[in-house]
Amino acid sequence: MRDRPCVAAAGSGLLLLALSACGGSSSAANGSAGAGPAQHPTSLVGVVGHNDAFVISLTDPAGTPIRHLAAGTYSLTVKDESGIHDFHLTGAGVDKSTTVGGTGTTTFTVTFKPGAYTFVCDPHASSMHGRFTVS
Ligand SMILES: [Cu+2]
Repeated sequence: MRDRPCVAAAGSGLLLLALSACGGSSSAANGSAGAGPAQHPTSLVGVVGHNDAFVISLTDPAGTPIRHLAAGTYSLTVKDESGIHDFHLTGAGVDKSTTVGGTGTTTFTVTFKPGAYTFVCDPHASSMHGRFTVS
């Protein structure tokens, strides 16, 4: 929720409450749902396990992370670069995955409906995950 405007109430004890409510986000909040205008890229790119790193991402072709996507049908190219990770995208009407042991590039056609979607590496979902909203 890093993008949420942080409005501190002037005066009295409310200020302290407002500050504590606004200070908690860390930049490690990978994939926090954004509130800005919906992104509508020409296609989507998922990458997992580059150089066997424990990193997963979903971006537009220019590398901008997907936070808030316009509903519709997209081509999703997943580059699974590691034999210890997979790329698994789920949400309303969508369940697309590469395999943990396999590597290579796979292209999926995915139709997104309004709602929340998540992508994870299944064996390491607690640390390798992201989410975005669709509207
Ligand atoms: Cu993994």
